Amino acid sequence: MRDVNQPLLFETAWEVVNKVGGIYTVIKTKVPVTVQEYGDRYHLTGPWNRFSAHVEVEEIEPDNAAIKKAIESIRAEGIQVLYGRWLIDGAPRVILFDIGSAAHKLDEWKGDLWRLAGIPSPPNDIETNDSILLGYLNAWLFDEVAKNDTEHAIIAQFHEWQAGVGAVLCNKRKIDVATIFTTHATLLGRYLCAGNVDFYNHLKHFNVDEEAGKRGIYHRYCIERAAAHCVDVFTTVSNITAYEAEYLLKRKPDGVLPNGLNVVKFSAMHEFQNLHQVAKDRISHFVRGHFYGHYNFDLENTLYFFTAGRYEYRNKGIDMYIEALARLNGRLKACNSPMTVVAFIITPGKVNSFTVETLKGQALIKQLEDTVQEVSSRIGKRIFEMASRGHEPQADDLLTEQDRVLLKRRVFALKRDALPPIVTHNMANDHEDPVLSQLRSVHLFNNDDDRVKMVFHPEFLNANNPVIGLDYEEFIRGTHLGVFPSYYEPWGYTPAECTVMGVPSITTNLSGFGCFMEDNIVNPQDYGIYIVDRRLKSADESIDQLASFMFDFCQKTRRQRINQRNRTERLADILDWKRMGIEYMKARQCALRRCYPDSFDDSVEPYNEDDEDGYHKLSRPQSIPGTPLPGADLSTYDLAALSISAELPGIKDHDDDHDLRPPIQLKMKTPL
Ligand code: U2F
Ligand code: UDP
Ligand code: G6P
Repeated sequence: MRDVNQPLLFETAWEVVNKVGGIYTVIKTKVPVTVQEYGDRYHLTGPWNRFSAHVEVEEIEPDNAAIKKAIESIRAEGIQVLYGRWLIDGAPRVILFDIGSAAHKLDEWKGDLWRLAGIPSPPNDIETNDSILLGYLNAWLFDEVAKNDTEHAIIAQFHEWQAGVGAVLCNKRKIDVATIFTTHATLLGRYLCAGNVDFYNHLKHFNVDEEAGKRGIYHRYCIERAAAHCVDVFTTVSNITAYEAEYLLKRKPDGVLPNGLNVVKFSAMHEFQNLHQVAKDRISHFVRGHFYGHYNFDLENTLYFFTAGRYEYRNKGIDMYIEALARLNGRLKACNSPMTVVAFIITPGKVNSFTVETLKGQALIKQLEDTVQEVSSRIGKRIFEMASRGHEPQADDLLTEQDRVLLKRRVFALKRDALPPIVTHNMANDHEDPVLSQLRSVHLFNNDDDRVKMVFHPEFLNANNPVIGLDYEEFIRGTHLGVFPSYYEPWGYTPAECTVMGVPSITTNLSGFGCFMEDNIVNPQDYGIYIVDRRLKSADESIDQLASFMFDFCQKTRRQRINQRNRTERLADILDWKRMGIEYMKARQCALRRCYPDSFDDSVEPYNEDDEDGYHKLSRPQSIPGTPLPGADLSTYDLAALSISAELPGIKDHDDDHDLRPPIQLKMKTPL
């Protein structure tokens, strides 16, 4: 009988040491808590991407005898395998397979997959071929390890369909491992939503095989569906995706494993507020350059909104964002608002390079800045010289004629006839690009009287960028509001990332994150989480609601914004893997029980409990006087309602609402 108390854990995904999308963030940020629990019994497996592994993985010798022997036997067949430590927080052990070195096995394995599981694989789908190779290599490894080590229980968790073949093989070949398949989206869901389909209302009625066939993804769909059915425990990342999976993959997920983040808390609240100011100044620097010649707005009364993510125009709700911004523009103009909104769209599109205009704007503002610095240093010297001779400097003496001419030239250079561009890059398909087309159709052209200015940056950010020289994280910090009105979003890391950085955000009740917040917090809006209703409202009503959220946000005073950022940042605790990781523990526990029932005395499954009893919503932020007087009766603080954590002291806020809110902690489902 295998020991279920000291199991080996393998987690496998295409995105191990290989950044593609959100799954990489899941895997990477979760490592510290998993390593804490499993230590050297934890291994991640995936494809060997030589480019990233070269700098991120330190090769070492396997010290677990069963794993060492398994790897040796795979290597003996000519497959290249890298065993090492991934040099990230937690330094987990990784086993990476060179997919190319197994290519000679492809035809044999494709035939086998068809015979064993009835899964077809057309010849030219490279992604599927790679998934098959990865799946067979994983199954090979697990099979060998299970034969070499009969003492310990073994858990294998497979992420997303690209890792699904391994799960199918474990089942069909009866490999003695407990299996979990976690899907972070469904293939069909993503494809159907990107088209013009009323997805959620028709979810129960799609002819799944036909829909998959029509889109040329039938074979991929087969892998995904088979994986979901072949494992001991099937999970997704949110309730909304669980619902979708139930109808599209025809198995109700056993559990939901929401995505967490590694939350780094500052010891004092003001530290992240200061970082906001520093990053905001850097964004403002870009804005001055970008809007040169038309920079007629007051940066003290300017707010930075943004949306970001993969370029899935409809799924990520970029369409709704632009439409709502157009309405916001109208409303701000109509009420003569002093506020200006600079709205960014950051998503990787097909681009050639930065436009000359964009680069020129930054160059001109840099020249002006340098000239002003030179001139002010000369003025300083003159003042010093005069004062040291006993003369009182007069304003007129300070600027020489030469300085005046120089400054005038710089100011003249800032004149331009054309409006500031709405896009920073030359796009490969300017006339067909959906974002540009929509911006043009709603007339958001950065006119002087527009209160909403647009900057479409069709490339992800990085610090070496000559235009906005900020990392994405720094950029988020400098903004005021993240706007993510997604239509299809199994989880959605972007609003979660805003939250842990203390930046309020707008999400929807069709995103996993939005639903999670709605389910767990009594009034998310109070914490800077605005949730647009895209379920029960018409598109037009949802856009209006989004525009209203943004409009109301523009009415806030600086003090209110600072206060709200503090509240938002406090939510970070509930998104930490230390808490979210518990759902992973449950899934593993459940898989062990289902795979090795004889090793357990009872048959209680973690998923049998009544979830409703376990979860507890956060109540509203408490509004009570800000600074309790000495001897104040703290019983007025509704601590019980917030299920206060014993370790965290209450936090005082000196804000205009006179709020004193104890720290937030969710009551969690019963830990295992
Ligand atoms: C989900 O996000 P993902 O990023 O995992 O979404 P996928 O569509 O599954 O991303 C992987 C696919 O996207 C392709 C890649 C994969 O097929 O080939 N791709 C690409 O080709 N180039 C890119 O630059 C980026 C992706 C989900 F949608 C989110 O809501 C969740 O937050 C996330 C984590 O659970 O999983
Ligand atoms: N992101 C990034 N650089 C950018 C903008 C976004 O690295 O300039 C990242 C962001 O940090 C997030 C991911 O892209 O982790 C988007 O993940 P999300 O879960 O929102 O959507 P997905 O792409 O996984 O569907
Ligand atoms: C942070 C800084 C303050 C600054 C404020 C600006 O809180 O610590 O010094 O005044 O940001 O806030 P705003 O919402 O106007 O960018």
